[in-house]
Amino acid sequence: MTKLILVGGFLGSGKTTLLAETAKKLTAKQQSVGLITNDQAPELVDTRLLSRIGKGVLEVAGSCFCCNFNGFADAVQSLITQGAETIIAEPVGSCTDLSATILNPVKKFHPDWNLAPLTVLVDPKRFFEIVGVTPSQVDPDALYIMKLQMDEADRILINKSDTLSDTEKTKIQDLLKKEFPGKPTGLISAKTGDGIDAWLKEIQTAKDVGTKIIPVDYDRYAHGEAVLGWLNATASVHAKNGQVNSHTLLKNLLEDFQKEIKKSSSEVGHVKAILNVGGKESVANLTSLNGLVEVRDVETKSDKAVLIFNARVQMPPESLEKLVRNLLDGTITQQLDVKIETFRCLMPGRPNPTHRFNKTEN
Ligand SMILES: Nc1nc2c(ncn2[C@@H]2O[C@H](COP(=O)(O)OP(=O)(O)OP(=O)(O)O)[C@@H](O)[C@H]2O)c(=O)[nH]1
Ligand SMILES: [Mg+2]
Repeated sequence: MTKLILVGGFLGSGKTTLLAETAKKLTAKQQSVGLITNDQAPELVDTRLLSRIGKGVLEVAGSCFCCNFNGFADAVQSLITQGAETIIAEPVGSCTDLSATILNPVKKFHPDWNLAPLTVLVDPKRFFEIVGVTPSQVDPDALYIMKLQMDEADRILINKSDTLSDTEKTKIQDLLKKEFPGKPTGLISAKTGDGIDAWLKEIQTAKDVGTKIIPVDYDRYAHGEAVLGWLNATASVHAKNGQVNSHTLLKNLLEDFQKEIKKSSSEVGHVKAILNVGGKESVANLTSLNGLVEVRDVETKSDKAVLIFNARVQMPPESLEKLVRNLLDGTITQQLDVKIETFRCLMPGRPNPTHRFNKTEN
């Protein structure tokens, strides 16, 4: 029976990194792995990133899994038909109520799928904001979504443990025990791999799947999503004078973007970009307004490249669109000619799930 694992958690918490690392581990053990990404619009950095690992990557774009249960189920079925032994799916980061809208419907309609407990990843910085230990610039309704994600989770994993001191780890563990008594929780690092094997082993045989259906105020949930402008764009990039270094270009692009959004103190959900230079790719991420731009993977030089740019930022989509068009049109990035190929900017619509179960299935 194919194992189906859902990894939820807010924007930037590390879901794609965990999917990639887990897929690599399973593939090394000769397991056939399928991965499913999800977004409000196509042209996803995540799909591009995960496609490097193997062929079995499908994208459900246009709405969250909950609002397109059939699209999600078709993707799972298609990967099963392709021979996937384990499928790992990443719902949109601003999505919650997954136990009522995905896990329990799957238990009822697809009892032949071997569903794992719902794992929710949390960024440590956001964790302290969610539980009220540090102040937050995140909209209270977006924080409400993060709290719901943790409340409904079968497993909470605080990710990015490699960035934490021992004191911080102990503080997090104490807070988890206090705020979520009885719930299985832990710390992992999707980046270094620390804790992944233990998590994977534990969820293989666990039977407590979709155990919590929680009350959700859909007005607050809809508002928490709607405060985020959502932008997916692709562009071809030409250096006006000679060659550009891919890492420098991405760093400048995201840092220029960050400078602009700081003017309106618009908190970041996640800003991510891939630059493809002749098949070699560099990746950049920014996961909070005052965070550092992370640039990684192959560093190359060329006079032309292809850019995929995804931004989820707490600002109206019209303002986000204007800001990114200015940035890409070269008023900010002076050295480049940029031709925008695709451009979508939207505010997520009100979630309207295909199914919503009021009680858990056995
Ligand atoms: N230090 C550290 N960074 C991490 C870890 N896991 C993920 N990251 C970084 O966090 C950022 C976001 O990671 P993603 O895996 O793209 O996050 P995501 O949850 O898939 O984000 P969305 O798809 O936008 O919801 C990237 O810069 C990652 O490199 C980790 O364990 N440690
Ligand atoms: Mg992702």
